[in-house]
Amino acid sequence: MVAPVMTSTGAGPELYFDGDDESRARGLYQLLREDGALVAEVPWLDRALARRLYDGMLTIRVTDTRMMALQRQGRIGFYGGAEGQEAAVVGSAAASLPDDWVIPALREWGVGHFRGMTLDSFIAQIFGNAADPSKGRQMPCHPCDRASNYVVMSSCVSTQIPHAVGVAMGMKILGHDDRCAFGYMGDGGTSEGDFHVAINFAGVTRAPVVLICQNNQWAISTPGMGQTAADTIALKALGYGVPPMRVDGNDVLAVFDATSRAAARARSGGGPTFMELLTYRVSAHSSSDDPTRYRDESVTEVWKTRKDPLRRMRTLLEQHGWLAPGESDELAATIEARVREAITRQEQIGPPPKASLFEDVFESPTWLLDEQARETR
Ligand SMILES: Cc1ncc(C[n+]2csc(CCOP(=O)(O)OP(=O)(O)O)c2C)c(N)n1
Ligand SMILES: [Mg+2]
Repeated sequence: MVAPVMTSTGAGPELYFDGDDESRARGLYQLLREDGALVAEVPWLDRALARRLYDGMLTIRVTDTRMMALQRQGRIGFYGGAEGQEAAVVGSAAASLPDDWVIPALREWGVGHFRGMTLDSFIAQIFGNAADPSKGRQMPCHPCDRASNYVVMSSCVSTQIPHAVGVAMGMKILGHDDRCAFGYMGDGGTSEGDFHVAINFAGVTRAPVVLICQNNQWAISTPGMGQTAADTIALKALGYGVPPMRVDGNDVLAVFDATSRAAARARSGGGPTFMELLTYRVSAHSSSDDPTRYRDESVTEVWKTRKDPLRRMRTLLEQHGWLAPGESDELAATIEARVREAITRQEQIGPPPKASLFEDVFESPTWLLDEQARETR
């Protein structure tokens, strides 16, 4: 069973990837230690990539904080952030290519943004205003972005997984060999029937899909200990013949490296991979939740401080001279200014026109829909 605080094995690439599938499902791949030191040499890492990953994580942290404040001020209806999970989000996003497809769960808006969804579009979708491509029909935090193949999230836990596997099966049928689908889920999602059906299909059809479980150790108030009797979530994939990887989800470099390997396997005809990214939901489940009522927040404090994914990467950047002391605060201030400007722009836009209610329901409206539209007018 997954313990609330997990220490890593600190295994570098050789130690981890030279093992068998079971050892990969029980181990924990790590490149960047909690103290910001590298476990092994990372030859592909340069300043540009490191800064891109850090900037992506910081953007999520700053934006989520603003959005939660907006919800508390009554300006938006709902929000669910990814505090503490930014490395899992950005590390996996960075391994995707523009033609890939992403089928997200609740905490992956940062993947969409990393792939090109603008802050304005994301925030329009939170307000559900006339600039919202979903025309105000989705809950906040369920964004989409057609240009970057970032599919709107279904609220029903785990339904994203059959969608992702289906998209990947479609890619295979169409001969899109150089692409893959990324399907996200939470730890709770792996207890749903959809997970088992989808991963079974992924294994049987060798679909080019990377199934990514952000194990943040909570499903609202259900802890990992109460979620499964399996020693790790990654072990579940073994029964379906899908190669697993278990990765320190607060280590953006390990997440990027492992996801890149999984995506390369999918793109080269090697089939699916299941990834468990071990992290922690530092924030409340959503703006409608109060975790102090059901969990020990002294554990949260450890993940918020010592295990914080941004702090770890910041230390590495500073030690390499890739980020000057204090520069991170300046970056955060610049991002916050951008977010505030986007909020100002989007809050001024009114709701979608009432007539849009009747659009996109059928290809050509039925007589009943026409009648309802007339009555509404
Ligand atoms: C089928 C279904 N059951 C219950 C819910 C209510 N619900 C919303 S999120 C959630 C917990 C999800 O936990 P997890 O999969 O671990 O994702 P996390 O929120 O931790 O990212 C539940 C039970 C739902 N949306 N859909
Ligand atoms: Mg969870």
